[in-house]
Amino acid sequence: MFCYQCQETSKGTGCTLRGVCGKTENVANLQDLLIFVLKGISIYAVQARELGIIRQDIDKFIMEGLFATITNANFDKDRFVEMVREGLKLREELKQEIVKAGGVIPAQLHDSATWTADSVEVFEQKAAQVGVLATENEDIRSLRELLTYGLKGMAAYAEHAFTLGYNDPSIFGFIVKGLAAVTNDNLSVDELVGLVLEAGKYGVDVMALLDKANTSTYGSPEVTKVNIGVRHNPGILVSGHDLKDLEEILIQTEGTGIDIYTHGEMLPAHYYPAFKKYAHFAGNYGNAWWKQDKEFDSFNGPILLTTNCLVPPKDSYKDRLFTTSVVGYEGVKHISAREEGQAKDFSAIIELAKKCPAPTEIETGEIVGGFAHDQIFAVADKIVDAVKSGAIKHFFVMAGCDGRMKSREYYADFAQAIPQDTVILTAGCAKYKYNKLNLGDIGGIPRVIDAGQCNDSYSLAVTALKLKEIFGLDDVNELPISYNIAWYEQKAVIVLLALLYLGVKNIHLGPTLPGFLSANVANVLVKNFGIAGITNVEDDLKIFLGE
Ligand code: FSO
Ligand code: SF4
Repeated sequence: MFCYQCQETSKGTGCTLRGVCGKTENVANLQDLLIFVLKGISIYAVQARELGIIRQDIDKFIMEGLFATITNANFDKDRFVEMVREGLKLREELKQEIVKAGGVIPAQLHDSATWTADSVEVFEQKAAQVGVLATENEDIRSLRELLTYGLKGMAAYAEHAFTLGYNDPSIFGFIVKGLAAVTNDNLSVDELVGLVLEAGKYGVDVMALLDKANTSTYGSPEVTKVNIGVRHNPGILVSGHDLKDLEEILIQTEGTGIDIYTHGEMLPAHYYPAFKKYAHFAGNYGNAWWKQDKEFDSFNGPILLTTNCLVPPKDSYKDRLFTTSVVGYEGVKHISAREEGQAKDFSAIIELAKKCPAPTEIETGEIVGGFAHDQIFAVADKIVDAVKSGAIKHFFVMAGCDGRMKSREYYADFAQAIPQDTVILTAGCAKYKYNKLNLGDIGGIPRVIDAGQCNDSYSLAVTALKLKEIFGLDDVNELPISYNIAWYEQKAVIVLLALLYLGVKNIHLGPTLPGFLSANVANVLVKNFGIAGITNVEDDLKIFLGE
């Protein structure tokens, strides 16, 4: 195996024996094979689109396949074998449709468009040959993977929007164009760079689409205090990013005496008006994804993982753990997909919850969030006045992810070290490094402004663009805003590309730069966009504040 798609990759260069995330060699290789098959389907999908053929089931399959290979989403070998089989079948169907519509299949096609097999043994042999290292040139490999990881992130956000009934065919059009492009040996470095930057445009589009899906369905997030203690009833803990799953669990548990808690990236669900009506929506339990091995233990009740980040479970709570959608783990119960027009059946989780003790309290108090763009615009006057009067001197966008590495303590230290007249704008699970530090407020404006999930980083970009307009500036980089972003997995890659597309410069990325950036590709990002890493709090602060 060779995988270097996340920040925690072994030695910063690549996991080769087993993933730091817990992914086995076998699963890693089968994920590579699935990506290979998706590339083959995409080659036909590009041609099919030229003939006006769009198969939504195939777009959906590609989207879910990409999402399933994101870090900490799916560790279940059988699921990947199934998806490879299904993918090969869909690929042939699409090919036949092209022929039927009068299209001519080119004589020379990439191996991914023609290779086929049925047995697991042959899958495994092939899987070992089609991974990241199959591309020999380091820079081409780096650009191909950067694009592929961006597409994975894009697919994840597209999936959330799709689940709520929002779909933009042009996003799928770009996903297949990008996947087909990474099989094309004739593309130059410049052309690949062009595609990477184009991915940023679709990154903005997909996050805008998801924002619309979320806010149209559940209302615009409102500033909200969320309880982080516990009640005395049995509970169900919902983790991941999927709001529809949460909604259905809330409906199905009404009046059962079970309380619903959020974990990790589900915390921002509390900010949506639609969920506030549920009296049994009790609060948020715990912290970011990587602490789940302890927090799931003490929660005492069932836990549902609706998306990543899943950590390989301990036996002590494995039988209380459930996965759904693209998430999976061998031996962990899986809640099946929705039947057309129906809700998922969460009865197995609900029945188990009834038999479990209430959660053990691990902390008490409240945290505040819900500053998506609408709420910020509502207090825009106040913010603008505070900037004009000098009460707020600077903003730090500290969106992104949290993770296990000790080096991430930098972000908690940074949040505490920034001057009192500065404000943090955050989104994603990165916030858990400082959202309980009680950093206070400036004239009623909290010093940690939480917009929501990682996809709500879009909201922060919208806010920056709005401030640029209000202050009558030509360039978003003239605002007193610095970007000190923590990344972990591939959704952060698309968020980064989206920010670059919006013209944001000088983003600092940490705790380490991606292992998949070759020296030359990293140089392109440094030269054109001022991308930098982090050093230490003191020196970085001087750079950010121009001292
Ligand atoms: Fe965190 Fe995990 Fe939301 Fe990521 S829970 S790390 S960028 O999946 O998606 O922020
Ligand atoms: Fe390693 Fe990250 Fe890949 Fe897991 S996802 S195998 S930790 S690089």
